[in-house]
Amino acid sequence: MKQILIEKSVLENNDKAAAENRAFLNAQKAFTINLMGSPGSGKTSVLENIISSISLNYNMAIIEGDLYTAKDAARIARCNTNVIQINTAGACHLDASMVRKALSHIDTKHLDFLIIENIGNLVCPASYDLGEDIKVVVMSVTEGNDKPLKYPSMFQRCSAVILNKTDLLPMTDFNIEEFYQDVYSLNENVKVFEISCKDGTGVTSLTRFLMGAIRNKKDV
Ligand SMILES: Nc1nc2c(ncn2[C@@H]2O[C@H](COP(=O)(O)OP(=O)(O)OP(=O)(O)O)[C@@H](O)[C@H]2O)c(=O)[nH]1
Ligand SMILES: [Mg+2]
Repeated sequence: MKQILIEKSVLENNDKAAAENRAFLNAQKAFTINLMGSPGSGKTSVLENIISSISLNYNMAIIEGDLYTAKDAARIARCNTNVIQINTAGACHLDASMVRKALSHIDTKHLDFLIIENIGNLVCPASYDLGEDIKVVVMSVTEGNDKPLKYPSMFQRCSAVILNKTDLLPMTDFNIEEFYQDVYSLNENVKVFEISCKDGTGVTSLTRFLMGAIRNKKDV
């Protein structure tokens, strides 16, 4: 009983901080994504694939979440984009107060697009609102097509699933029909993008979707 109350107050405090982040980002009209997925599903690789074309048109920044290292931020910095690393010191998800702190280190004056790469984990990040506009899950075909049903919260709460590493499909037993059935059974409105960060398949249509969403937010 006590534990349930503690959990409730943690989430209530997080919701307050998330609402503040959302109000701040809405005032900037900065479209914001909470990018989630298993360790190694390809979250940073997706960013590396989309940054160059999006930053031709829009000001973007990236908040990188990691337990201990700055390896992902170093990769993103090589793409010439504003990036800040958050280290959670072992915690398995980002929370809204960490994001608030990171935002104070970013030049948000003319920001159009913010992506927050969450900790690699298919469970905990789904419960913590960061103040984003949408949640997006990166899942790779090497994880197996049963993952949406086994880890439903993340798939229920996201607006888009990026199915990555499609270049490896012939090497796996990934059942793409079952994958679609399961994902739509959890979330009938979700958008799915099949991509490969290795050979670039599907990256253009993902980029087009994101640029449309950035533009929509600017027009509001
Ligand atoms: N074959 C193939 N490999 C990929 C693809 N995308 C990413 N990888 C590889 O998968 C590994 C993990 O990619 P990352 O982008 O670091 O994954 P991540 O989700 O950011 O990982 P964490 O931040 O540690 O959770 C790297 O070795 C990538 O080169 C892809 O489309 N095809
Ligand atoms: Mg990463």
